[in-house]
Amino acid sequence: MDAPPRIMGILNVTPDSFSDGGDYLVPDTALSQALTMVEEGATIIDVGGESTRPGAATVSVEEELRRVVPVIEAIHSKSDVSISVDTSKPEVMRAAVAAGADIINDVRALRVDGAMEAAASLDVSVCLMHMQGEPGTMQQQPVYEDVVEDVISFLGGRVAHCELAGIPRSRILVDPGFGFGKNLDHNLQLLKGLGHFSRLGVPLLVGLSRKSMIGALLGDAPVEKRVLGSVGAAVVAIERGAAVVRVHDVRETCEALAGTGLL
Ligand code: YH5
Repeated sequence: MDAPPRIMGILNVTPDSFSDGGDYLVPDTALSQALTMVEEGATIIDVGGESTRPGAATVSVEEELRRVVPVIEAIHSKSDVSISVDTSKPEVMRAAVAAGADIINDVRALRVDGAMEAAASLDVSVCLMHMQGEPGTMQQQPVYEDVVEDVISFLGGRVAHCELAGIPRSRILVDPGFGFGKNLDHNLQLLKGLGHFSRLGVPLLVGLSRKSMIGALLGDAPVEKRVLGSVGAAVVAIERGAAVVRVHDVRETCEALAGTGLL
């Protein structure tokens, strides 16, 4: 039997995610959110301090460190849950792993200068995500010849780069990057063709939770009305071979997976 799928709970530590953010409250609030997600069934907590939404401001290394390191330390001191750090910056990768992170989750697939070397020097897993373009402009006019084949080919190339840099395949995950330089049709083709990603021979991570694709399919539903659509999408992704789903709504996702015999 396959290993059961894993649930990665999303923990954003950007200022917009803590509306009343007096600085010292942030690690506390984030820690209790993380521990709640662990109780609900998350086996990985994904800590992110850079917003990759279109139009979001870029964040300096210092600011990103200030946001994520205390939160990772706090989670690591209270729980043995796996911790991933959602970052593209080599300095943040090093500090996050020193603070207790076990996984580097990079939406830029280690393409930033120094990131591949940093990840290779650290004894952790890496998630390589596909993105066409950069967050600020990626949704303007995404173009593919065949989105499933193009994304698989990109990810295969990044896996090969990692192996050349000394990261063993056993530490690599890949992610098609839903919503990152993809229109609705591209996202739907990727979800339909998810089974093809098994060709890459490494575990697949999928993040669909609350994304605009779900909103669009529900007739422009606002973020707070995307929970059931997101849960359904997570179930479908796992049924099509995903090993890990990255979600906001951990309790609901685990309940749906348990009730369909998938967890
Ligand atoms: C991902 O797919 N996504 S950050 C827009 C939304 C909702 C959610 C309101 N980091 C992924 O979660 N890492 C992000 O509409 C990720 N895979 C991996 N590996 C974007 C996000 C989101 C954006």
